[in-house]
Amino acid sequence: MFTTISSPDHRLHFPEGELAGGQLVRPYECPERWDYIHNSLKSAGHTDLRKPDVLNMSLVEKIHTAAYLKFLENAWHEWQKEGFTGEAIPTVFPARRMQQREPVYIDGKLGYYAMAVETAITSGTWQAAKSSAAVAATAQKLVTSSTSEVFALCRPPGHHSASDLYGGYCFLNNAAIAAQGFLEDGAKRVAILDVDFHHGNGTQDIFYERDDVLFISLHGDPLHAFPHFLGYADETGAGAGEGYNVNYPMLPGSGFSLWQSALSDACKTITEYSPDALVISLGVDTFEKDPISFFKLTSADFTRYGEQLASLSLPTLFVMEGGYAVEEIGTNTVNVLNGFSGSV
Ligand code: 7XA
Ligand code: ZN
Repeated sequence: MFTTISSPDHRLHFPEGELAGGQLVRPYECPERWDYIHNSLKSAGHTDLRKPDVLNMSLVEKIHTAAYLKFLENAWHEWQKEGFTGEAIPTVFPARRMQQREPVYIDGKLGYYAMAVETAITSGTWQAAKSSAAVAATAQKLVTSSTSEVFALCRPPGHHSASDLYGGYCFLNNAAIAAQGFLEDGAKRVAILDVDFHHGNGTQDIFYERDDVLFISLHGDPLHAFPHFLGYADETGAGAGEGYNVNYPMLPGSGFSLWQSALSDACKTITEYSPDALVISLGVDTFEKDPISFFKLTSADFTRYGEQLASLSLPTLFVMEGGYAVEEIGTNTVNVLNGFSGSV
């Protein structure tokens, strides 16, 4: 049975609007995602549901810059102080050949720290983001203390967030915080396998020059898919991290056979790396009915790849990322966990 860590504080982040297709629509990343997963876990017998411990901010500060954390903490207050009544959404960015300096005015700050505009900041965003990081950090401690099946039901997700960037619904990089937690607790090497449909640009960026964390991502080709500006196969790491970053971009319409051959390749690389712990950035937006993605995995495929992950025989932590076919998100998530634990 999986032990799940989750926090009701995720509900504090519930923006009303996401800029999509030129309109403000209800965000795809919504609180009901958590409810569907929670209910499916309980129905499947994964009834060990626990709250997170208090967040260790010094761990978070090893992943995110102090200036960025200060920005996140104060952004909503500064936005309101200007008299703005809507949700905080950036409108201007430090594009090519412009200065990379943090402005004083909140509209400029939002653009300085954002990597995309679909992600609004609201009154409860900072608290929810911290609770999500606490979920991941608490789950990591459980795996370190030898609990074998642990699921961090994080919301908001994290893998697009770099040391000083938010966007793609992400604020704090939960998977990176968990990986760093493993290292702080004695692991020498940690692998992060990102199976979300979208490239984990934030996680890649955080560990790009490090050899103590191997990052592997299977995702929609950035020529066609968000986040568009990172995730190519020729991004292999730099400096000490050269060779420890592996990307598998795949084209629109890719189904399970292509996806699974990339996974098999990734598993070989992980085995060769011989990590002390494995973090799975688990997004189920690879599903055929996902409204914002283009892979063709079926619900049954999630079980099959869960089984394949178990064959790595590593201390493994699952950290929730994306997935927007809300009615099937619980089934698909639990299918991965059940495949992993052999309870199918
Ligand atoms: O894994 N990342 C996500 O699921 C978020 C993707 C955000 C896409 C926004 C496109 N405008
Ligand atoms: Zn995603």
